[in-house]
Amino acid sequence: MENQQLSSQQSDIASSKEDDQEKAIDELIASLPISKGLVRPVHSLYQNFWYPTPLLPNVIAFRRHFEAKDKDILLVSQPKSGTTWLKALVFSIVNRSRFDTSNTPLLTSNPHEVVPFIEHKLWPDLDGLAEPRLLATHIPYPALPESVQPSDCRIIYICRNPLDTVISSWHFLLERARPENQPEWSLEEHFEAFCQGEILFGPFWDHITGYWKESLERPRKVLFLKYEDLKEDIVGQLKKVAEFVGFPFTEEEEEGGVIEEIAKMCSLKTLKGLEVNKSGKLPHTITEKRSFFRKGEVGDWVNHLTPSMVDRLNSIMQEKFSPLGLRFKTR
Ligand code: PAP
Repeated sequence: MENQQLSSQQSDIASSKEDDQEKAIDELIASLPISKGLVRPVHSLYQNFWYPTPLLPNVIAFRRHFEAKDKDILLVSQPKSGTTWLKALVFSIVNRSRFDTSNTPLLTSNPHEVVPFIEHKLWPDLDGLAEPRLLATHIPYPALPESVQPSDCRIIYICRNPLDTVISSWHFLLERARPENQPEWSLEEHFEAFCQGEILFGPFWDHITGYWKESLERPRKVLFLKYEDLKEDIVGQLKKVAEFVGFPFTEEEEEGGVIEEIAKMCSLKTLKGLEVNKSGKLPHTITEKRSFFRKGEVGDWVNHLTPSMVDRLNSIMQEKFSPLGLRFKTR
């Protein structure tokens, strides 16, 4: 009886502590600067990066409570940099002894359902994931949980040249904005917000340089990929990824065309053509699954950006990336 009383008192204390923590997080979020533009949802500036405000409680919970396991693989990107593609590819590499192109879950689920975003996920769900846990996030490097550093978990970062990313993200916002009946978000407004850093998980520049620097210092921890390199040499890039995550392709697999099969299964053409990706929304979101698949080209910006916009992005790249030896192909 006494024990029962004690444990109910303890759980009362635990839940009142949780309530206090939630309240403190709510107060913290309410105190943050918010974005001035039309970007939906509202963004808050938390530790120098812009987060969609509704996701911040999850981001903070991830940072505080996530216990990285040595076998974890974190797929990181900024929105519209190749996230969907990377999820499909790494899932296929890591699970190729269980699934091939005839039975892969990618045939019946969108890559975002197959590899969850941590910031969209509630905590207990992560525990049920099979090892190695494949997790994705748009969270910038300085905001990753402390447990990531000392563990042996791996980070694969994908980025894309800013000229194409700004166009891809603008199309995505237009697509998402439609059902909400909100005013059109012009390219000029979006471009300005992008340059100023006021975009989902931005500033774009600082997000990239955070992971770039870490990949130079700890190449076994962070593999830094570029969308343009995957477009140019998918086989070479997949071999690199497979080795990095500890699932290298055997000679037999290489000769048997396994890498090419994975590349084909995860290509834009294949994924875009699957019924599962043609209609419907991602669970618990307003996001249409088809909005993740558009043109997938390097150089689509030539159809949208003015010469002065191109000059501006080139000069920011010159300032932010060139001193660090980071270059992008743009066509
Ligand atoms: P997310 O961060 O919101 O998940 P993300 O997948 O990074 O988006 O970006 C979508 C872009 O990747 C789109 O580019 P576009 O607007 O220039 O066309 C989309 O077409 C492209 N994309 C999606 N899947 C693939 C794929 N399998 N291969 C190549 N590009 C792809």
